[in-house]
Amino acid sequence: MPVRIRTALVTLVTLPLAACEGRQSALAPQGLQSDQILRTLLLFLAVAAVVWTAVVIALGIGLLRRKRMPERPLALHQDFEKATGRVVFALGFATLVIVLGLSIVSYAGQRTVFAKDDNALTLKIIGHQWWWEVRYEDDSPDRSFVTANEIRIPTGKAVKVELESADVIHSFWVPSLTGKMDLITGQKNELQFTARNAGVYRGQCAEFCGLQHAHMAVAVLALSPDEFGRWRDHENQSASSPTDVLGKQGEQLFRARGCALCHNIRGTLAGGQLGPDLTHVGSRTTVAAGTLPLTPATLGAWIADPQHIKPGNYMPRMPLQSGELIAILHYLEQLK
Ligand code: HEC
Ligand SMILES: [Cu+2]
Repeated sequence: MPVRIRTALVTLVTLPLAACEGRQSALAPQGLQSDQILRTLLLFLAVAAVVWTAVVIALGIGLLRRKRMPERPLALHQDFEKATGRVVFALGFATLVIVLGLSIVSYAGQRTVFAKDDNALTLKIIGHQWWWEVRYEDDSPDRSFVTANEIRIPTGKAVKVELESADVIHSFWVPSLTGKMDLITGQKNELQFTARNAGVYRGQCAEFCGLQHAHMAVAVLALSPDEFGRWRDHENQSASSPTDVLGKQGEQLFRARGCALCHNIRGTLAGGQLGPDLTHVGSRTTVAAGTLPLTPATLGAWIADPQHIKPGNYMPRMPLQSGELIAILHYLEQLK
């Protein structure tokens, strides 16, 4: 089979499959807000489909019943003019009713989508080229911590995210949970959502923000409230100190080879603020903002040459000997 046809066939077959992916789809809602957005969408779609069908049928009838050109085409016929006037008036009125009706439905839906719950769990998300800083803030500072590229939330509870940017405009969009909202420097935007069911929902930066915009994903893990509480207590703790020789060597090299200039690991001397917080990096699900799943191999490949995996990103390639790489990798993997 010629390559071109084969490519076309493969594309055709996989397109519907891509649409089935429920983890990042506004058509597979898992949150109170996305439910409402889908209901509104379906209603608009149904009304538009009915109107479109009616117009096409009317056009078809007109086409089939057309008459020959009369002798004096500009002459007025009283009866015909009256009938036409009535039809135009009725259709104009129907348009007004439909547009008003849809506007009311749309505004009413915003009461759910933009609802504010004072008891919401509050997170701050700061967009960076090309990763997400996630801050869990509590009234007492010893219960506040920072993580990256992954958000864990309890099911059934409203979550409020405060959105800011450290550089350019980004946009936070987790279609299964709610609509999108921009992250803008110097402005605080807010978004609230409630996840109905436990699961992993993928989000994606939805505003072109530079070279690696496409590799700026975020994972939202909705956990049962108990599980979330346990995770939060654990995440709140500082990094555990390595107990074995290789791990200790890795911790030293993390500072000696410059990683600590950009990365923070709570409870150690590494306090850099330029890159993602790595205190519990070993328990994350992905590397480099959803670019790769987190495994020892992908983590090692990232540290060895981040510019190969995500060209142009702001982590430089650090010259490391293979022994050093193994020690650092071993250390980071332990940071669960
Ligand atoms: C100049 C600052 C800088 C230095 C030095 C640096 N990094 Fe990074 N690092 C970054 C940035 C920025 C990112 C985010 C890249 C992205 O996803 O776009 C990152 C991402 C990472 C990640 C992925 C984190 C995640 O949640 O996906 C790991 C792991 C990491 N760095 C480890 C290291 C190690 C180990 C070293 C030392 C060998 C190091 N970094 C040196 C800036 C730096
Ligand atoms: Cu972005």
